[in-house]
Amino acid sequence: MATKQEDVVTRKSSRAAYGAEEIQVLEGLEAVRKRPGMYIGNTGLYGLHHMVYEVVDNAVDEALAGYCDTIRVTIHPDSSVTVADNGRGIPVGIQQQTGKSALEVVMTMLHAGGKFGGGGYKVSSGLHGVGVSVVNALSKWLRVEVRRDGGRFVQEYERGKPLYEVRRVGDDPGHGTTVTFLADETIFETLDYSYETLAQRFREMAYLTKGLKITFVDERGAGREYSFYFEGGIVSFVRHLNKTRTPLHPPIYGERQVNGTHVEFALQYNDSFAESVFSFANNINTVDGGTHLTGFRAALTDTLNKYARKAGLLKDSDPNLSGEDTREGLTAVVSVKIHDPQFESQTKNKLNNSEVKNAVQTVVSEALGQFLIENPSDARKIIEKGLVAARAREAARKARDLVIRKSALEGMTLPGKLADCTEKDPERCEIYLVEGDSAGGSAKQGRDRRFQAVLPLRGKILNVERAREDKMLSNEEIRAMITALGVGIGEHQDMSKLRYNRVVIMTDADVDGSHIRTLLLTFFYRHMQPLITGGHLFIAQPPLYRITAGKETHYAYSDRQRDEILADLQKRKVKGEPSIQRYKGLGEMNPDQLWETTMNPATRTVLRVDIEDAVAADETFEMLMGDQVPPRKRFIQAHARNVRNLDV
Ligand code: 0RA
Repeated sequence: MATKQEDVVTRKSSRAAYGAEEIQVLEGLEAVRKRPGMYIGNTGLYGLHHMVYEVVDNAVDEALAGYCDTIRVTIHPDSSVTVADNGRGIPVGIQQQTGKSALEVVMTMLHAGGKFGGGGYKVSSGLHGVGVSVVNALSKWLRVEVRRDGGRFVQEYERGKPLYEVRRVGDDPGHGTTVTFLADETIFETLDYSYETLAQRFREMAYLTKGLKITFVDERGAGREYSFYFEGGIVSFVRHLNKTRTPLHPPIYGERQVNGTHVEFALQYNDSFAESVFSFANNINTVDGGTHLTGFRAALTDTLNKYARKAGLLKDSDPNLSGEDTREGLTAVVSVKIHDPQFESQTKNKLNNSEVKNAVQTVVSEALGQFLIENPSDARKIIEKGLVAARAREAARKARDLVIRKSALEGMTLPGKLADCTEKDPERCEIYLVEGDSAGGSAKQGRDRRFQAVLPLRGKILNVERAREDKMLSNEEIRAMITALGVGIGEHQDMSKLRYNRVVIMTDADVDGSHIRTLLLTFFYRHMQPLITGGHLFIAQPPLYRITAGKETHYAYSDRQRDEILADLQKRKVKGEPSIQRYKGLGEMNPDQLWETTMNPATRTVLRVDIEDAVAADETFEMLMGDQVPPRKRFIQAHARNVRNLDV
């Protein structure tokens, strides 16, 4: 999960409605420069990284088509980026309709529906060229070199405009494409690529494309180089996801093409309770699943139950294992490659192609069924895990019934310590989840009670990563949150009942505070994910320092800002020695200060939590909250200095 800084007050959806005129084929690239956000999401870090992905995706397409096995990505010291592949090379011959080299057409013409996330938008494999021209349009300069047809061909551009016609610069027996571009600093807010973000993505792509080697070179600063190559493809992926867990058996793998749908899956149970199943369609992580995931789940439940009955592990009188029972402690990757992927929305989070369900179900049933028959002792471990889950779920159901019955009896009473707001329209309401009673007290006094509710959380918040649902539901603080938010939990969760449009986590800016925040994020990630994907979850940013000098008061949210404020006071020769108060906790702020610095929508800053990379988020939570201590220690040590901005 990542957080994006934004000012909630001025926030407007970046995905405005499109008119039909904007979906038509566009000739030039002016449209892209005019509205870059429509093509690459935004002009911040996200969009900047998207530029690299666009070019790399094209190269990966060549790999998927079987023509390329090596991609090399280099960030140069001036922030220009080179992506070199050994694919077929972009065609260079003259195109009939345009009379131009196909290379120039691919690089300078926007193809239909090329807007960000739009229907005709390229996914890995499919409409080539759409992405690269967008990158070209948004680059200060770009140089492309193609090796094919026995020659080497070059063309350069400035802000998408060719500087000369495609040139043949020499003979070359090889094949491939090399693109070097410098993102336009008049369009992007920053050119500061994140090594981690890019490396994570390249690792994922390498996992999903067996045999593809992606080398990543960062020439900035001290420089580093890393190559991703996984002979085992998604089997390696599943091993990697389970590396901090204790697996119950070797990974189970299957692959086959069914009626044009290429299906691949790998799964491995571990001794935890968490479900970590990731689905991909044409290398896109479909975070909301879809037909491939439905097919996978159906096969899993069906195959395990059939086997359990046959093997006598389930008696005639026993009920079947439920879907949920079969997914406890399951780590899996399901990846499909299809020609015409249909997604539910522009964000490509959910796959819709109906034929995919049966294809996946067939492949998984066959491979899993065979594994169970050939490995009876592993099979027994898997079934027994499901049986334990079933028993625990029965206990949880009773606990949940109790919670529901209780709240029904009490007429859905809100938790006693909730200080609710007077406004009833959820759209306008927000709730602050505040650590500790004293901070809760300040928040209650400081808030605008018309639209801000406060729920103080005292005591320990349960680590849901390590607890079963029944235990979770008996936890006072978690129950208070569930009731206050109004959406319920588990199968009957209903986001339309959300009582607050914004849920803001407000904890101290110290290590304890960050721990509590991580516990809360873990709960929301595992049990209320739609709250995050719907953009409702935020993290408050209380100041670290209060600086007073003469009649002036300033707040600093970082050490750097503190220094800047002090330097500014000195420069302006403000009278009197500045006094610096370091806030150790929210409780040290009086209600007015808390309102002004952290709660007033007109002056505060909040971070929106989103699941930019669900795989990374899953790993982070498992690592931070799971059982195995060493990786966690390593992570906390590595991040000890910026634990305040822990990016989970
Ligand atoms: C259009 C058509 C073909 C390949 C490509 C574009 C292509 C684009 C990029 C971008 C980076 N690397 C790339 N490699 C290939 C098909 C070529 C053919 O049919 O020979």
